Amino acid sequence: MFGTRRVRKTAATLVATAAAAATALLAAPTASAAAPQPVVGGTTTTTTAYPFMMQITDASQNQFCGGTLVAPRKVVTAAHCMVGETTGSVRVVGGRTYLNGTNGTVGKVSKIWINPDYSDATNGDDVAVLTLSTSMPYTPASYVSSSQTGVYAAGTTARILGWGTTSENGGSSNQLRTATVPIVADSSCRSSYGSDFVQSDMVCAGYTSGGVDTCQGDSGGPLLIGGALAGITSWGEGCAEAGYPGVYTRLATFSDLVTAQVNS
Ligand code: 4AZ
Repeated sequence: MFGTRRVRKTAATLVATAAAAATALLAAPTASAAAPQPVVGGTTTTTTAYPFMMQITDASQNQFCGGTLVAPRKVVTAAHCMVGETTGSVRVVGGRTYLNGTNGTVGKVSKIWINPDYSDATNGDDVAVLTLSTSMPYTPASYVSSSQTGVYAAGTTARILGWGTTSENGGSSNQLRTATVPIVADSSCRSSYGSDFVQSDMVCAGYTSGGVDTCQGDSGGPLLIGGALAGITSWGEGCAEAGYPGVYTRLATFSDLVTAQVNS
């Protein structure tokens, strides 16, 4: 265990933790060295390129999380994004590349399903499915099935997307951003995060040297592998820090639960 080290880092917490004692444990290798891109270190993109990429907003259309359209009226996001929310307090906005845009489609939410096992992002189970009152006119993403566990092989290239902050403690991006990051071996992620890494429910992605990562405001958004939704941005120690990859919900574990909601 890592004693007092607190690694939780979600949309609700932007806390720099004292990790001095842990820095000695960072040797676990992941993939090759970072070539910083933007999210943190990436490039701008559009919802035309990623039509399933949804903004989760409050009733005033202020974005606070990401989501992925997986059926015309179904959006996958993180459970931690939905804690304290009601169907009336949130909207799903599709087709809007810019946070300050007014275009696209604003969807009302008729049902919020939060994984009933969810308690805290660092305990796993960080998945929610929103049902929209009306269909989104955008092409949904496919998502991994429960048997597709092989997609999480260490070193596999994954794509992350979001409007989150472009540096730890920085500002959000007005334009949607994307980056690619390698999947990190479970053993390496365990070395970083100890028992907060729940292997069955989480997968880590990032470079050993940091530099490219999701950050605050990206939560709930997609981690894509081979173009399919394979993870949900969940938590991490800070953003883009060397030795602390981003942690994503391991969607294959929850695929059948998601399908039950998609078909409900
Ligand atoms: C957040 O607060 C958040 N570096 C998302 C992802 C990560 C950290 C924080 C991973 O939404």
